[in-house]
Amino acid sequence: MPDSIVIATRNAHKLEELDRILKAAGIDVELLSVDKFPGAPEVDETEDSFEGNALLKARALAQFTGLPAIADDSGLCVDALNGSPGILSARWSGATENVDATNLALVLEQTVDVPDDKRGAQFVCAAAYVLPDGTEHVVRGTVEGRLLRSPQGTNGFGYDPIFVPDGFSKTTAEMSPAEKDAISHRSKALAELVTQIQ
Ligand code: ITT
Repeated sequence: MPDSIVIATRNAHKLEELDRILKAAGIDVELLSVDKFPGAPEVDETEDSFEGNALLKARALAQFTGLPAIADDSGLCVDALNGSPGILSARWSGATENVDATNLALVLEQTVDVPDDKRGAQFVCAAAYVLPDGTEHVVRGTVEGRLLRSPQGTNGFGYDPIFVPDGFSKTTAEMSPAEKDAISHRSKALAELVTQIQ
C-alpha cells in the first residue's frame, strides 16, 4: 500500500464521498486532493465510456504528480433515454451556473411522458487506480432504481433528488451519507478497487 494517493476529481461532493468511502474501507493512506497540485492538467473526457474517462483522469494525475491516483467517472443512465445522460451527466444541460439543478430539470422534462412503470435508471461509477509506473486497474459499480417526477431531499448532489434506488421509497438525497454509501455505485466500485489495490 502506498503512503499517499491523489484523488483526481474537481467535484467537491464526489471528493467528500470518495474520501469517506475509502476511509471506511480501511484504506490507511493519506488521500490528497488534486487541488493540492497547482498546474495539474484539466483532462478532457474524450472517451466514450465511464471506464475510459476514469482512466484518462487517473493517468494524467499519476503522471503529473508521480503518485498513485484514483479517478471516478460517473453518471445517471436513464432507460427511457437509451442510457443518457450517461457519460455526459455533468454537462447534460450545458448550463454553467446552478448546474446540478438545471441538469436535473432537463432530465425531468425529457421524461415527462414516460409512464411510471418505464422510469428505470441506474447510477454508474467507474473507478480507476493508476500507478506512476503505468500499472492500471479500472472497475465499475452500479445501483439500479427509478426516477421520480419532481425532486425530493437535499442531501447528496447531482441527480440524487430524483433517484429512488430499488428496494427503497426515498431518494438518495433523502438518505444520510452512511445510508447512501451502503448502496451506492461509488461504494461498490471503490470496494472492488480496494480489493485490487490490496
Ligand atoms: P470530475 O470529472 O472532476 O471528477 P465531474 O462532476 O465532472 O467531476 P463526472 O464527469 O464523473 O464528474 O460527472 C459526474 C456527474 O454525474 C455528476 O456531476 C452528477 O451530475 C452525476 N452523478 C454522479 N454520481 C452521482 C451521485 O452519487 N449522485 C448524484 N449524481 C451523480
